Amino acid sequence: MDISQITSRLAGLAVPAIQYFEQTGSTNDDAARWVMDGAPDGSLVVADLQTSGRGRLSRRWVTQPGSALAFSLVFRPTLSEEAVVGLFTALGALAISRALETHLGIQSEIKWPNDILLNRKKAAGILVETNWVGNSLQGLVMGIGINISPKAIPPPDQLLYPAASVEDAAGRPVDRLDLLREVISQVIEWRPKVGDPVFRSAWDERLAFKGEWVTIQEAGDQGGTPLSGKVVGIDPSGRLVLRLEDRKEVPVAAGDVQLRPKELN
Ligand code: BT5
Repeated sequence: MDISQITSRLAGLAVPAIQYFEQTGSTNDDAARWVMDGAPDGSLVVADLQTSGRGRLSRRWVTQPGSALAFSLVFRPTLSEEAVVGLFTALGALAISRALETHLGIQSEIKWPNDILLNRKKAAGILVETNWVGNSLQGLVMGIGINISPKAIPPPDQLLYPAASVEDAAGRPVDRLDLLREVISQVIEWRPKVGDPVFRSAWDERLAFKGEWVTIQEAGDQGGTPLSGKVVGIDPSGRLVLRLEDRKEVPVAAGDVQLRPKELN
């Protein structure tokens, strides 16, 4: 993978500028710096290896060289998009899931809020971060990591949840630049629909553990009582709705919870 291969593979897509690093700390950090340096909407940072890839809540995201996709898209949200900024994680998840389906015929599930599961194992994650100056949203960075080949899967002691790769599910080699093109095309296609009913239903169709009992432990509250309930769906702002034992429906805010099937707790 190099910059000229990436550029030619993405030809025709609305990606105005690309940075490629054989090795970097985190493409989200590179993209955040680029936001401040004037990166245009739709700019892309790609790396083959990340030495300090990040997940949510200061967790690590492992990117092994030659076997994964690690990239970040820079957006300059419009005023109407600012109102639905909380749904951009869902946009990334839907784009990956649709790309896997249309390009490779693979069915995946979205584990709320930001994981893509293949056969109930995590194959991709999304980390959306926003850059503010005072009250003004300067940019939004959508970071995506996808395990392409089994070599991308970290050792089990580095995982909170079982992991998988796209090639495991496809049963054949997968060209990561073709998949990159497909995911970005899906992001571009679905971005104008973020928050629309059609977006929500496409997302909801893929929601993992629907109708199943799950337990959610709120982050920063590790000692607190976990919330258990049946997964109902997502609400218009992207919160997960759980039906508790007393049948009360409770929305859980995105970003700071862990979701596990009951049997794993
Ligand atoms: C995520 O966080 O899943 C978000 C991952 C986003 C990664 C992209 S890569 C490009 C961009 N640059 C970055 O620095 N980040 C973004 P979270 O839901 O918090 O999951 C993190 C957890 O996933 C870790 O604690 C591990 O248990 C697990 N994990 C780490 N690396 C993994 C891998 N390669 N495959 C599967 N699971 C992994």
